[in-house]
Amino acid sequence: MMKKKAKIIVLATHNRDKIREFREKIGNSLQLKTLDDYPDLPEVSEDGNSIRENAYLKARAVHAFSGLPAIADDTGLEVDALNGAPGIYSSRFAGENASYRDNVLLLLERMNNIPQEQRSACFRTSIAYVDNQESWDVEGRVEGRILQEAKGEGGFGYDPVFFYEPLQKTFSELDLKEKNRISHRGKALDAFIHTLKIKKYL
Ligand code: ITT
Repeated sequence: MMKKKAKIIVLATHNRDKIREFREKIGNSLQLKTLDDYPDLPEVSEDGNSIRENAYLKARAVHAFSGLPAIADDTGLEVDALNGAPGIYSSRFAGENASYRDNVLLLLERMNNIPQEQRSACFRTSIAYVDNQESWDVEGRVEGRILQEAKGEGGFGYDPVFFYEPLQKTFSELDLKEKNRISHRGKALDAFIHTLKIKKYL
């Protein structure tokens, strides 16, 4: 029997850290292209009111440009004591071209006076899928607590200050596989893969 050819999907991101996590989870079951394969794609403005809307904005734009099925990940960190901030502004919390470090430092500064028991937060990821016949989305979420200082070397973004109680570690102290098993993105990817299987795309 001929082996089924892996479906090609474009992952609508420039973020190398996200790409690494997607590849670890998806393996060879899909042929994953990224925006590195489409250097001429015009900038997509992420001006939706939710991570779900922003994921659709990116996936739709990349599907329209490439003609291929496209997926996008939009992620936000929601801190309870900050009324859900930085949320959809997570990547530009400290300004338009802020680095991961700038964002983490601003977060710690804003939470300076907040006691331990009020530092709960969650990461939320929306993954949107768009092709020429359908569009759908899945979500993943994980709860944790924001530490007073960074800990660990791995991961990216807010991982060094995101403490995950069940493992008593920050996300930066987990390796790629461990993080993917329990994280917001890992769970969203599990739901995404599950949906692809139901639709017999995998
Ligand atoms: P694309 O839009 O190109 O996908 P981005 O970095 O702008 O890349 P988002 O709009 O989803 O991605 O921004 C989310 C920000 O939240 C991101 O810049 C990181 O600072 C942070 N972030 C996302 N995923 C994270 C994770 O798994 N762990 C820690 N921080 C994360």
